[in-house]
Amino acid sequence: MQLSMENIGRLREMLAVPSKIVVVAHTNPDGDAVGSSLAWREMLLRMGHEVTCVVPNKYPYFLDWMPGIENIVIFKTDTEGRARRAVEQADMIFCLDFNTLSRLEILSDTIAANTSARRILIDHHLSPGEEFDLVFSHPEMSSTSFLVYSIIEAMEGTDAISADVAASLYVGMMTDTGNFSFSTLTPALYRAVAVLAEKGIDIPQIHNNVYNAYTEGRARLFGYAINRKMEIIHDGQVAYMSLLENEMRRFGFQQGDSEGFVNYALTIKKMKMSAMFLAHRKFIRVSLRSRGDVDVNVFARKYFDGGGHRNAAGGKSYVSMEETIEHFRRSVEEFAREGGIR
Ligand SMILES: [Mn+2]
Repeated sequence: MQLSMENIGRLREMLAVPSKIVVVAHTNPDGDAVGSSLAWREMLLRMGHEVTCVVPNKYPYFLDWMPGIENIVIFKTDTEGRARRAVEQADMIFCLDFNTLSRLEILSDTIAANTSARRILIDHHLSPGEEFDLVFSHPEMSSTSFLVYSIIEAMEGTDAISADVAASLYVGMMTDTGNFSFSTLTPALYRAVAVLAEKGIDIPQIHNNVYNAYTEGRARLFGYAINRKMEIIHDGQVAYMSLLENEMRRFGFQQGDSEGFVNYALTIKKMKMSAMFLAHRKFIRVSLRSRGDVDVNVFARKYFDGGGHRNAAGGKSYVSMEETIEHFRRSVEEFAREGGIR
């Protein structure tokens, strides 16, 4: 789907006068959430706006190197109230890489409380919410960073992209496609990457910074999870894995350490769906991945109060790990009976 020129026109109008702007991304911000936010922030700054980037909680440590990341305010640990003040005073709130305000979790109410600010959604998840004044919703795009690239291209032209913006956008495009290995890998995406490469970004270095910067504990936790915790059901087509808090603690778990675990089961031949259950204090976070026609967005919506994309989705469970797994196994059987796993 092409960007709507009418939407670009409305966005241009909204940005015509210098404004106070908040850019917000989803809970457990990933490379795409952070990359798109930083890139959009820099573009808005250069248009003369006052910009504050806010995320609900900390991004993973392997993104610490990203240019400008120190400007992101982490709501959860923001004792000075910078995020709250910026949101209260905002004329415009850009919502990047999520589809409904509820995805902001601990930050939802604060954002929703500013009813006078215009809310602009820039996202690639299915089913955008109703709570936005302007919506750029492109589920066919592989990342929000690619969508932000497309908006910049339409509004300002690619000359406006600096090396830092290029690096940020590249991180988002790279991480949301599993280093360009899944999702919708279109010619247009590669043309965008070519433009970013022309800005002089160091692609091997970016790859190294993101994928080869884990702790020893993470490597050992990964081995433990695959060896001891992975279960395979449904005739070798579905795998799941669970981690309890004490197991994560034993390996010095940090936010972001479980990144990629859920994808790994899909390296097994004939595997169609993979699930990961990660215990948090108040609930269990469910991550789902699939191959081909198996639609985990549908599965997550139906059984785990979540959603996402066809091949990558998530949800939550508020019962114990045993009950969560039992529910998952029953759900897989029902989902398969109804034709969800072919
Ligand atoms: Mn994304």
